[in-house]
Amino acid sequence: SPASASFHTTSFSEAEADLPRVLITGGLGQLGVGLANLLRKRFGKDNVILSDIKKPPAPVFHSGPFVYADILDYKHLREIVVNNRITWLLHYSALLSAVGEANVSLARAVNITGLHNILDVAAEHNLRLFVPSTIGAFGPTSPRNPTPDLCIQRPRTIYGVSKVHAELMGEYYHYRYGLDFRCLRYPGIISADSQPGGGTTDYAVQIFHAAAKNGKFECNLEASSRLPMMYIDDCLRATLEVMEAPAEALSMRIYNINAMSFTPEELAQEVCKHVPGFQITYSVDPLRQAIADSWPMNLDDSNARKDWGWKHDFDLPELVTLMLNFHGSNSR
Ligand code: AKB
Repeated sequence: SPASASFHTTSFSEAEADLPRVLITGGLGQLGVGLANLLRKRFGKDNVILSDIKKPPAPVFHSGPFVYADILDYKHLREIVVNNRITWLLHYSALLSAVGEANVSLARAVNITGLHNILDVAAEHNLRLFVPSTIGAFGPTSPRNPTPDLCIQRPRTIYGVSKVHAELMGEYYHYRYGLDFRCLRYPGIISADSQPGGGTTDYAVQIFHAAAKNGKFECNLEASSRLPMMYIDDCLRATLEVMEAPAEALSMRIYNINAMSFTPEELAQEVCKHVPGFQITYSVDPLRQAIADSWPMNLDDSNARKDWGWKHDFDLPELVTLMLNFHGSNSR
């Protein structure tokens, strides 16, 4: 009624107060810009701040708030959180599996020391914290097909060790300090307009570019290496969904999410349906191959499906069609 409406002159700020104020670290990697776009659609452009230690490309800089944030500088991190009234922190700074093996001390600093700063700033300011984990958090002694949420985790990479550490520390801070920590174990993520930086699953992104450009691809994993993979849109939607899930729905803090699983050979066969004469050859990188051999072939994500309704949209045929359409239309 008009009378009650007049008492509600604060409706704008009430609605504003309900929206999360989001900070994304490591925002210029494979996933940050897409994640910011998705969250900005949902919460408004100015409520989502992208950050990194690199200079953003112009389109990223002009698409919404961007700040410099070095996760190894605790005071500066705290300043950003305080000055921007941050309530959600999504932490994407990390060195990936292959590049981490090439620089273990940097990977240890960023992936472990950096994470400690993130946990502390989140606990101190009562933030909801998301940290992505990965299939890389499993190792050769984990069951590989399928890999359940709870099983032995003895990874053999610094990346994997740092991710198990992040899982355990986040869970510990949850039980010890009530931190609202949420975590998903991502498969290899396949994206069209952003590049992965130094992982083991990178071939599954590069193959599309090469197929569209040259009709052939040299793969650095063996033809039969089966790994779990996911299209980026599914990955980002899963992240938003688990962040929005009511606390009561979450029976645990760390969930596997799964979509598809394929080998380079199977992926190449699917690509062939669109690019006649496409050829794949193999020049195996022993480091990446050893890592792939120790990782899951398939994740068991039944807990995510049961607890908060996770469901993937994209399987191999749709993925290949989308990726080749993107590269085809971009190279024309
Ligand atoms: C990597 O290959 O290192 C990443 C991952 C699966 O975590 N893409």
